[in-house]
Amino acid sequence: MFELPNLPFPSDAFAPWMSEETFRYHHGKHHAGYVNKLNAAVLGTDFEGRSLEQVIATSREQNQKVFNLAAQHFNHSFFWNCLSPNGGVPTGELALAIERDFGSFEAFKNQFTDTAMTHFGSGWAWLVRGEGRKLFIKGFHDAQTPAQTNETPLLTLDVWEHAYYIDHRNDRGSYIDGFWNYVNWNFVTQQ
Ligand code: MN3
Repeated sequence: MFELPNLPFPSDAFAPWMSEETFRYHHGKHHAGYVNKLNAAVLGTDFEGRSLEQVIATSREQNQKVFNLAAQHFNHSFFWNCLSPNGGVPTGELALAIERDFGSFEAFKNQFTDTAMTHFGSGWAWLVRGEGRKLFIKGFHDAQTPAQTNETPLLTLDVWEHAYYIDHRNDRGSYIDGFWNYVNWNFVTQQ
């Protein structure tokens, strides 16, 4: 059985950028809903008992419903880990890799912000590491996820409206601006 992970921080740690009410819905209803529906959907199928990564990899072609639920479970679990009340800036090897592949941290931030801002409809902005250990930024629609690819996921921002509508209404820009104060760069570096 897949389980909803506990949030790795107190649910009031990011207010007013991301309120306790948002976590109550986004983690307690949306993410929990994906996990519960995933468990129901895999019951008695070949997917039962497999790891989340295996389910994502094998369901994409044969079972869109299972894929969407499994990928959203992965994406949300990863997203919570990308957040920290302490924030800061990247350091060490990660800072060097960002400078190498984007020119500067500011240029990286601008490109990630632009991808998140201009993404049409529901989806995710991701920083991933691909071939030759090169870092790049990609937008993924709906439940699509780098977990289904050969790329290594490093950092993500949920740009579905449910992620920001309670606290920012339609202002996706203020949601993205605030995100930069709360990135868990230690987690990103570990990936
Ligand atoms: Mn979400």
